[in-house]
Amino acid sequence: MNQQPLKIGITCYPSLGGSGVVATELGKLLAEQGHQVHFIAHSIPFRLGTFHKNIFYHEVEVNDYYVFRYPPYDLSLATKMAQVAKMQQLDVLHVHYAVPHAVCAFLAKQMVGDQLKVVTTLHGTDITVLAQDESLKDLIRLAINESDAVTAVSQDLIRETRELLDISRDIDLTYNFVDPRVYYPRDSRSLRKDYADPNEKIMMHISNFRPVKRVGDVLEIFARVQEQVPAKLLLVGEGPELPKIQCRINELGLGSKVHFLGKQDEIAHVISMADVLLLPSEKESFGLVALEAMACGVPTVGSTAGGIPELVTHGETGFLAPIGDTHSMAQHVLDICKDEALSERLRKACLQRSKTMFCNELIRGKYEEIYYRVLGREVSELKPVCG
Ligand code: GMT
Repeated sequence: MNQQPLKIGITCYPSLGGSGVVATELGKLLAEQGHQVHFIAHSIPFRLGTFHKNIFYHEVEVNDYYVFRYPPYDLSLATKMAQVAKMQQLDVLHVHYAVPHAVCAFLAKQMVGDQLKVVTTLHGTDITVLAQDESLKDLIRLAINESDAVTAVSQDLIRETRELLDISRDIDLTYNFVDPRVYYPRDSRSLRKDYADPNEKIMMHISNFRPVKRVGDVLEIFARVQEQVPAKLLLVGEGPELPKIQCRINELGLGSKVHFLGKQDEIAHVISMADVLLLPSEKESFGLVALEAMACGVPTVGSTAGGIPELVTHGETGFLAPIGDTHSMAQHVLDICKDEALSERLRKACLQRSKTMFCNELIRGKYEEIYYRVLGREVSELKPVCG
């Protein structure tokens, strides 16, 4: 690296969600580049893995003094951010997800001084759900306007942030990314045998099983597909909708054709089993799981919600239909299952697109440019090696 290494604090949700995955993977990439990365969170980010040179973890401890009905985690986080920033002389504090992280970073900056630069990355429901809540709107707007730089994971999220919060400041586009050393097509033949016969196709849905994911639509699509093509559905992840989904599977008489895999760590191995990933979401600012599938050569059939069309090119790396149009989505899945040549064309296009558009080096470079920019430092051109 020809730039001066930085000291970067990162705060994210450490135990769930795509925003935590993106923040953790970014931290690992930055550390590989020689930057010093300090995670500030209530527990170790689940994707961090074993020891990494240049990576440090600072745990937020909540003060639960007896007068507090609700121990104030947000204040403890802000205080910890300020302490770490002062002790480690952080250059940048990069927070992922506006609520409460961007607000806490704003408070930390008041304690530390303007030399600490705050970068906020908006991930999705922090805007599309929480910024619709009138009781939070002004707070989120303040945190965004007071950040030294703001990024969002799709053009659609940038648009929605501006519209919902009436914000005119610059927002940088920083798509989600995947590490090609981890996400590539794996040999899934032996794993596949546990779930499907050789003649059966595998449909997969991976999520946190919340209402925005429309898992009911996943079942509608699968019910139609399996009437014409021998198939299995693999559901990966856990969340509040699961019991309802289990009942619906029984009502549809699909019990023997659906497998629940629960939460999985080795996502690249698991996704590589699939012929198609289903993502019919109501809201999806980007859809990291569709990118992970793409990098493993698996096309997505899903909705046109949010930023999904920026990721999945209709007809090239998958197929999209309006939210709730399970009929069209099922037809697209059938087209892929019945046409080997189409399936192979999609697979190749997926591998190509994930490497060129969403390569980890490219997006890491974008974030670094933003850090140097807010610090007012010269950046010589960063040339990522992608694709
Ligand atoms: O916003 C959320 O629902 C949570 C968040 C998360 O932590 O997983 O998901 C969002 O961030 C991901 C990473 O940037 C995106 O890939 C997801 O599309 C986005 N989820 C939604 O917009 C529903």
